[in-house]
Amino acid sequence: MLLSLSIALALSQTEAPPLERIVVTGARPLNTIELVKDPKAPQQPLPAQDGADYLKAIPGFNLIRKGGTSGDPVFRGAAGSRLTISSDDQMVLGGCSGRMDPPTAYINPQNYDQIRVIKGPQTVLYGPAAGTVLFERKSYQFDPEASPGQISTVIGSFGRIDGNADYLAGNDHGFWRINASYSESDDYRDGNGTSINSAYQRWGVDTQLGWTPDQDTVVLLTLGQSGAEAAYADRMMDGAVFDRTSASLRWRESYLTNWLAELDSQIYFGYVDHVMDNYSLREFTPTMRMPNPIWALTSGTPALAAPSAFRTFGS
Ligand SMILES: [Cu+2]
Repeated sequence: MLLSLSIALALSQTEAPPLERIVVTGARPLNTIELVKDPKAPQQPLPAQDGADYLKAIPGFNLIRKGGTSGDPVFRGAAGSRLTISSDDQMVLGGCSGRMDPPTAYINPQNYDQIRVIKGPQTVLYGPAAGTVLFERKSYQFDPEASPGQISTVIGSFGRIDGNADYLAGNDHGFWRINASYSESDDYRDGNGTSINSAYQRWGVDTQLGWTPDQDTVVLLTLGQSGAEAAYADRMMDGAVFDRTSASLRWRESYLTNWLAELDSQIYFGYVDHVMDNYSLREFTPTMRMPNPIWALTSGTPALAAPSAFRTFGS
């Protein structure tokens, strides 16, 4: 008994080995269901090239890879129409019936001030969904203290080049924002040295003109155009054309009366021209299901929407 006591005393006098310091960085959720992230912050392993590429790093999200250009985000097993994706309060739906271009394919996360994820069906403000992802801006008033722009680039093996530039200029009366992005990659080679049909190229330009006659009023005109082509290793056709055109006009007025906090009106248009085929981005090879060269035009139906909202004090 005495012996065991003395051993315990000896152990307590031994200095504990110094522990390795581990620094964990992450975004703290606003509350149990809402997470806000800064898309301009550095990201590992690479800056995201589309919306889904960014979301895959958030716990709860997975990604269904859609070639090199894009991915289809899945939140807790829910994807497609069960996951509402909104950018600047607009929904641009993809044009492909085979989900070659999910809505996130047309979103460049670095263009936005914040990404807000609402985990679950707790809000119906953005439509019924199992989850909501909002790519949004903190304010539509020009801030002379804020950084006017940013440039980022990625260069990798297999001819991978990504570039993104963002610039904002303005004064008290309004602002002009322009964003341009370009991304391309060649086919990659697997461990056996075999070339995999996966090359892609995409570009996009978005511009926004804002008129802010006073602190509580904003009139916004947003125009966007992008294009892409992508080869797919996992399917029998490639995406030869992905041409997106989008336009939006928005008027937001705050503190109209002593009972109306905000009036927000918007009209927007989105159109995706998509062509897929089995010969332009690959050497045509007859198969049982596709014995001949074939192409399919699955252009998205032009989406025209005019959502309006008002908010009273206390809501
Ligand atoms: Cu397609």
